[in-house]
Parts: sequence; structure tokens; C-alpha cells
Amino acid sequence: MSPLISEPTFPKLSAARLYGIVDLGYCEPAKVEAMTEKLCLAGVDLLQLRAKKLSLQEIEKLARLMHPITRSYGVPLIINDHLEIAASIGSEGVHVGQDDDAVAKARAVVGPQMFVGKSTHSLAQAVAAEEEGADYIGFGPLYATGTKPDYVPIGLQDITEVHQRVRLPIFCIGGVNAERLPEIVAAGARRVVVVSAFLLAPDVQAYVQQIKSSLP
Ligand code: TZP
Ligand code: MG
Repeated sequence: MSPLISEPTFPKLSAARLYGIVDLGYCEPAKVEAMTEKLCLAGVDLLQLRAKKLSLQEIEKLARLMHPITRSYGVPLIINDHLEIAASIGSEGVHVGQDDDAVAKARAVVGPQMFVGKSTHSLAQAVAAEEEGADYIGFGPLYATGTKPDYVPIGLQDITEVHQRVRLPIFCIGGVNAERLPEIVAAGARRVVVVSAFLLAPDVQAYVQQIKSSLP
């Protein structure tokens, strides 16, 4: 008898508001599974694996540990930078930066089902990412952040305009935390990415829930 395999269902990307990232700069490999579980349980809508200093082999291993957990919660898993790993594990998405592969190249590697996100750091880059065919964008860093230390913060002043000019889901990123969220939302943000504030929170689940309940 063949086993019954139930395919997970994922909500539409446009429904996603809160995007978490398991960044190995803050979360050691041995804690990745537990952190993935906490973030999903608390209600992130999307989860990315970002590991700037690990080998491809180590990243793929972590992605394979995370994926059954994210799938069980119906949370799309997005792999940062590494198209081949995304294709190999069959994640739901891949994320590329301005200096990475173009969206078309990413799609050619990962196939048509997977969504492709792109980091943008200005209005012009946001508009260009939509024209290039990205499925969503990250927009920031809004504030200076140790997670992406070489980038100049763009502030909050372009958030309203980027929502007028770009129809894609826009995830505001960079230094987002509970204290700043009210001003970020007041500036027009509808979706955010939170990295260090989640991963370093004494009570991760309570922190995720606090941010989630404060989004519009
Ligand atoms: N891209 C723009 S800012 C950033 C990335 C990956 C890091 C955001 O991390 P944090 O810790 O939430 O500031
Ligand atoms: Mg990158």
C-alpha cells in the first residue's frame, strides 16, 4: 500500500506580513531547529535561512532540518543567496541581493513554482526589482544594523512612496524592533522583516506575537 502523502498548503505571498530570518550570525547551528519551531509557532508568515559564513554543505544540512518544520506550519522557507540549495531541497522561495544572481537567472535555476525575493536599498532599486520580475522585495535597511553593517540606512522617508510605485509585497527591513515598529508603521510600512530582535529576544515567542499584533 502506498503511503498517503499530504501536500502542505501555503497561504498566498500577498497575505504575508511578518518575515523572520534564521541568521547564523545570531543563532548557532545546534539551535536552528528549536528557533525555527519557536518562530513558526509564534506566527511568522515567511522564514528565511541566512548563513553568510557557513559552507554550502552546512547550509544545505540546516535547510533540510528546517524544511520539515516550516512545512508543518505552512510557512514558506526561503533560502538566502544559494539557488542550488533552494533547488535541491525544494524550498518555497529563494532570496537574492543586488550583487547576486538576477531574478531571471534565479528562476532558471529554481523553476517556475518557487518565488524569488530581492533586496532593494532605494526607490529606484525597488522599481527595478518589480520590472525584473521579483515576487517580493525587501526594502532597507531602514536603520543602521549590525546584521548588515556595511549598508547606509535609508530612513523612513521613502516608505510611503515605494508603496505607491511598487505593487509587489514590500517588506521593510533593517533595525526593525518592537520599540521602532510604531514609527515604521506610521511611515506607511505594512510588512516587516525582523532578524536580530527576534533571535536575541529573551522570550522569542512573546516578542514575535507582540510585533505581529502591532502590524496593520
Ligand atoms: N537586509 C537589509 S537590512 C538586513 C538585511 C538582511 C538585516 C536586518 O537585520 P536586523 O537584525 O533586523 O536589523
Ligand atoms: Mg545575497
